[in-house]
Amino acid sequence: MRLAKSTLSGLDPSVACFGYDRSAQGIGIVHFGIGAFHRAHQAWYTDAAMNAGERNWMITGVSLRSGDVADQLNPQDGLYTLSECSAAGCKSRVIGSVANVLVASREPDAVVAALAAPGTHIASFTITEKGYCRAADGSLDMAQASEGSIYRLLAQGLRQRSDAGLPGLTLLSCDNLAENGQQLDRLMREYLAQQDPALLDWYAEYCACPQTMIDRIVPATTEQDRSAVASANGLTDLGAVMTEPFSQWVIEDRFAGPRPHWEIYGANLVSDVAPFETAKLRMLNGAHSLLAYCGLQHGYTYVHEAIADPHLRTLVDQLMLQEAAPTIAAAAEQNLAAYAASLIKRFANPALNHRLIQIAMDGSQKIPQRWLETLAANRVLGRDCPAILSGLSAWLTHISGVNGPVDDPLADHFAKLWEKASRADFAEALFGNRGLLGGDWNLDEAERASIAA
Ligand code: CS2
Repeated sequence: MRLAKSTLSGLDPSVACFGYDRSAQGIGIVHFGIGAFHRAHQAWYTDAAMNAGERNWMITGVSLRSGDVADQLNPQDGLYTLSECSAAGCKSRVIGSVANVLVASREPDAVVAALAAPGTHIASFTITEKGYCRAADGSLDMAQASEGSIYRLLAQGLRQRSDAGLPGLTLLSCDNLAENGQQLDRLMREYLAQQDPALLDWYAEYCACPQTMIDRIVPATTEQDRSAVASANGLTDLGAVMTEPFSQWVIEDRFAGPRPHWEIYGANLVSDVAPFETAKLRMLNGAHSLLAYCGLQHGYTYVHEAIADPHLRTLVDQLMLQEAAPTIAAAAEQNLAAYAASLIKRFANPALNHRLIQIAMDGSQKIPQRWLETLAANRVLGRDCPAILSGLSAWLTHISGVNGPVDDPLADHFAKLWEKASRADFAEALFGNRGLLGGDWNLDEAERASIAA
């Protein structure tokens, strides 16, 4: 039997379950990119809020293109099991905060209607780095943005709200971008300036894009995970999500309207997210990418295997403590050495089976904020970054296709380049002046040579 409203009474009593009346709750949030990460993070905090008595924060999930999550969750009335796993075992809970899932490519009007509904206060996003449709110089790539992106749907939803005299929305980016809120705000303004300039003043006055730092390791769910959840639950769950016990959410307290009191359930509402976000991107995500490319090169499959390799462990320590940490202006409550130690423990979690290949995807979108900003900051201090250069070298190898098909928006570009370029030319094309990754990374000759070696 499949998990759903009507079968919940058959749920094994050892599995925790939301305790609120879902049918009495309105939708308050429209979330774009309802993959495993959102279901393990924001939807979980929001479930806790409604469980404690807050009302009308149900989530309408939106997938931009694929119907997979809609097929998993809609027949289950939006219900799914979240399992927090460690060496000690898994602790599971059925989460009730997702009401339904819309597929924007099939039903754009329903998405716009959800954004324009009076009860909606927040539109949030986990659409990954590439979902923001940025050109290499960081500006909005209008061609990409016009093809089924968030911008068109948001512009239409906001236009309807403004015409109806409704309040604006908080646009909450929960992706691993540096200054995610500011970037979304800037890109949204660029879109409106071209497509609906008359809405810009209203947008500026009534909408807000707070910055966030989001953190929870969420491997893609496997068939094996689904079978384990089915035998623990006594019900099949095609939407099951596995994660670690740890979770962190730092949010800039600057909302356009009401929000759940996520801070009561563990989120941290602050005035300045930057030090937390920079530490997370440069240390956690930086180390993750290093483990991914160097770990694959060493023949490993999972993060916990790679971090157990003494050579890779040394590289990760070097990246986090000697290269990234000195570039971060830590907040008073941050201890970067303790943070690095806690990250090592999380990477070593043997129950997660977090695949290196999952982290290796979309390197062109991730590497600037994870590694190149650290490199640039160290250059100002006159310091080298040997661990990052090793990572870049392993990435260059990865995008030659040795680990299987390259999953990256620039994959076609890379394939064409490899046809005529040596590693040295490739390093030049990527990291020379105004190279493929954009920005002014401009690595020097010795650095490029070390990457190409
Ligand atoms: C990972 C992240 O896949 C990746 O690139 O580095 O998804 C990472 O697991 C999360 O940011 C952890 O919060």
